[in-house]
Amino acid sequence: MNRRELITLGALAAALPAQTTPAYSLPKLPYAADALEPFIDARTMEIHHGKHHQAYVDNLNKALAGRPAQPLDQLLKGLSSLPDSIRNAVRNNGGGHANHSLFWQTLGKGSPAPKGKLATAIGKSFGDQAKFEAKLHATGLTVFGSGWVWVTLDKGALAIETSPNQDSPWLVGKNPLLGIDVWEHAYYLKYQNRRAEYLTAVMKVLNWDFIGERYTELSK
Ligand code: MN3
Repeated sequence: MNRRELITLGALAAALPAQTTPAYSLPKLPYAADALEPFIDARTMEIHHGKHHQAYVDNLNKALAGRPAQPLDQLLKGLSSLPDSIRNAVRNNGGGHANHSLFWQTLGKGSPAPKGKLATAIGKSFGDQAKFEAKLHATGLTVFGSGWVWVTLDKGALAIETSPNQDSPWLVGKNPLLGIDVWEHAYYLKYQNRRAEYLTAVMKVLNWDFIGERYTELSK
């Protein structure tokens, strides 16, 4: 993957020849499992990445066995063209693979706040960074059961929205700029039922350098 493909993630698996099995693989974490301590604990990272994300990859490959590999965004945008027998498995596991691949990249300890074009866009859509963060946090709390809270990009406009289960914004043709996993497996070991505390913590380790670069690439 080149730098642009890494940032947009749209090209995951694109470089692989057709009919390769398995087509999709678990991306390495871009940092050590304990890099986000004390906000996200190492044990949660190890299980979340090594077990949960790995299972989505394995089940996606199983569902797609023998079919040509294609970029994840195309796979999810084209879900309706898949046979009934595998559509739900691809929706759930392809979504799980896409969502987590993006999630790991958007975390890290870098700039504490967005800069440049992204900062301007956040100001335009939400007022200011504090209002944006308050809305992201509050919206994350509204997800009932397992799901994600997203910042999406649709024709240049930023929006905060949620999805159930592993549904990706790509299913409805929108680009995810960032997503926060609010499944209990993302926080239960350290925060138990306290999702609000987890959301506050995870928002302190958003990698605004990566997210800013992604915004620039996606808004081209
Ligand atoms: Mn998860």
